[in-house]
Amino acid sequence: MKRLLLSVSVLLMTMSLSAQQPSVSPIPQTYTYGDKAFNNNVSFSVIGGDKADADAMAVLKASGLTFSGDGEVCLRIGERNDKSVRKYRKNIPSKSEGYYLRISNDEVVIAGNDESGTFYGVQTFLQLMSSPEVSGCEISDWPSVDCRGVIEGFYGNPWSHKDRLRQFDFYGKNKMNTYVYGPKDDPYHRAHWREPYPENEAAKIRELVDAAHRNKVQFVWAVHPGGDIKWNKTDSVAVVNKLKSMYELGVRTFAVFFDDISGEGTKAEKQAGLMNYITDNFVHEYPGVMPLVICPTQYNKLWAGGDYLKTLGTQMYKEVRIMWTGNSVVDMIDKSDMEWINSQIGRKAFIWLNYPVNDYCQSRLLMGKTYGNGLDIADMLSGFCSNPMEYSEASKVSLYSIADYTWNMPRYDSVASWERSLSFLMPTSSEEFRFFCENNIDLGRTGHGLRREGDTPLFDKAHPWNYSKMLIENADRLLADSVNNPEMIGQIRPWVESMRLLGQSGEQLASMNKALLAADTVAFIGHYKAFEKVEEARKAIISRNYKGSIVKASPVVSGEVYTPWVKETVAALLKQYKSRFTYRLDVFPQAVIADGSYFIKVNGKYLTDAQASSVRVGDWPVLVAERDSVKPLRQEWTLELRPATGRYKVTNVQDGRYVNEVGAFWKDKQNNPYDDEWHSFIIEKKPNGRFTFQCAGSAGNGYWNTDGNRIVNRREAVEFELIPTN
Ligand code: LOG
Repeated sequence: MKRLLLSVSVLLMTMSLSAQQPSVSPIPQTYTYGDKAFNNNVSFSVIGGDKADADAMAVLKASGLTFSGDGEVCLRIGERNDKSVRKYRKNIPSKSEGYYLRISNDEVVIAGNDESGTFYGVQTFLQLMSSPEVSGCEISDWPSVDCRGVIEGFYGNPWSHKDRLRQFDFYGKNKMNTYVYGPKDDPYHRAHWREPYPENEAAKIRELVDAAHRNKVQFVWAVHPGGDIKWNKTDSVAVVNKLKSMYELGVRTFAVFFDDISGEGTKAEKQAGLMNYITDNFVHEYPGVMPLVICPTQYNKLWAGGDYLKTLGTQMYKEVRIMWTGNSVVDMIDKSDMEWINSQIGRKAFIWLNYPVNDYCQSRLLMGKTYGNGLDIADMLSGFCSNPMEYSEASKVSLYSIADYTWNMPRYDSVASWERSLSFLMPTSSEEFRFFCENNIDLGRTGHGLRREGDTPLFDKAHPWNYSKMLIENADRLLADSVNNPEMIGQIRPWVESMRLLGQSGEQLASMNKALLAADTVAFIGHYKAFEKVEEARKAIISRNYKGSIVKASPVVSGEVYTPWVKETVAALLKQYKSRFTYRLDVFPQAVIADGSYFIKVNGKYLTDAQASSVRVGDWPVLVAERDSVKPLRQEWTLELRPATGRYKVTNVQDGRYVNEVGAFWKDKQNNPYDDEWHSFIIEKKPNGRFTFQCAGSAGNGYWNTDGNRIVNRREAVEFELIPTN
């Protein structure tokens, strides 16, 4: 029977491809579309509405469709055993959260395998009802992954109450059923985990839990006690009491996090013991509580060692689900990753995907495609949740795709899903929004190593001068659309404004280029000054301020493509200008020291590349009392002002290795290629004629200092002598 149904589906699918395919997202597991059934302004008479899932009915009633006793089309709705849909019982997939939806000229059937199924059937129905002409169809649908959704687990500003309410509505529409509450900077989650929420906060959580449940979302509340937990009865009881206070607010699923801690709290056997204790004394005692979830301390393979995971796997009840971020903190997940972790913990891991979270690269928004996870891992998971950005609306670009991926994994297409998300989220300015997203894809270099491809695809370095216009125009149109999309524009505004100013910088560069060609020095200087002003304004923009674990972020747009192009171009234009003209050279930044070769001395000792060899990695220059008579070039250093940063690169003349931010050599092309953002220094001249070297950009703001015979990065600066070698 099933095989017959499938082949019929395939036939009908191919037949209807030429007609306008209705778009349903997430993509249903099986569907067939036929000819037009009716216009979307028909009226419906409902059969089964009194027994069908109340949340599904509430959504249906609030949809704006017309319902009346003698409606033109009969709408049958209910769960598997309800009389209203009995006739269609054998069509309903026997899958948790599954549903059957059939639309014909005179009848609509929405039949859930369970309550959530009915709810999702209504969501699909409403998507189909959004086009003026509604096609006939037969859809049989269910999720690939049982627990699918979001984990609010980042550092920084926790989402607001309103953010969260809007999220739950979005999850309902996109068939995600799990929300894990664990913002690092909620004091009642982590720092003061023993304390119950104050009255007003508790009331808000109760409201959130209700809103989540109305959208068929499990609200999982997590406690993070590992920072200071004592492994004694008092604290075990304190954890259980806290969870009980959350039970009172309506929460029915609970998690305990042990990530990012050190010391006592990290012990596997103690953690396992606590999870078992909570299970015995609370989960199994209180009605309706679901099995626990744990985020282990070793939550990724890079940090796994010893018998920690095996201990959890063997000592902790099998019903406890274990979270896992992959081969490293920030990683996409594939089948071999799942095989490895599942074999370690003796159960199916619950994936905590650290994307699109940006708490470790806060200057960037991650608005690109969500790709890289295996399409064949659905059966190996106990859950799959994404950790998003503190920008809840902006995160929806990726979360939309997470919903797609986890609902129908084999059919997931990251490109098509991303495309659909744009018009779903920004219907009135999807083209501008697409342009914006395309300029906010890559993360740049971070400690976690994840990169995303395809940033700034429309910029052509061979014809660079018109791109600025696109930046400005798209920014202007997006800002003008804030009436329609206040939440989204409100959150991305610092980046949109930054994009606008970046375009203005580009315009000034184009004018400088023209002035140079026309040998018009006055115009060149005028535009250069205007450029400086715009750059100052751009650098002054900050996104949200926060007093918790994250302070402030300066938005960067097109950080790997157009922004570096602007830096390189201004440097190149100034260089050309200086080589030809003398008018107003004083307005340009003055070089602290001329490019060239120097001895670098401190305390009478010479900085020396003692192991000089261009293939060596991991050693460092040392301070030597004597001049090197064997290989004198080992004590000569090239100082070079880098156009991209206005800072100096320091390389050894003997073997060309550069000095990095911790005062060491790394010239490994794969792992540490030279990077201006990390490896160039601000050199400052002191009144005594000596110099300090300061890190900048991605490398913080420490200074070169000395420790024994090597240079190190410290808060206090040490002064160096720079002596030209010739
Ligand atoms: C934290 C998480 C943070 C993320 C990205 C886990 C399990 N814990 O390195 O709160 O948002 O990485 O910075 C983490 O991922 N620690």
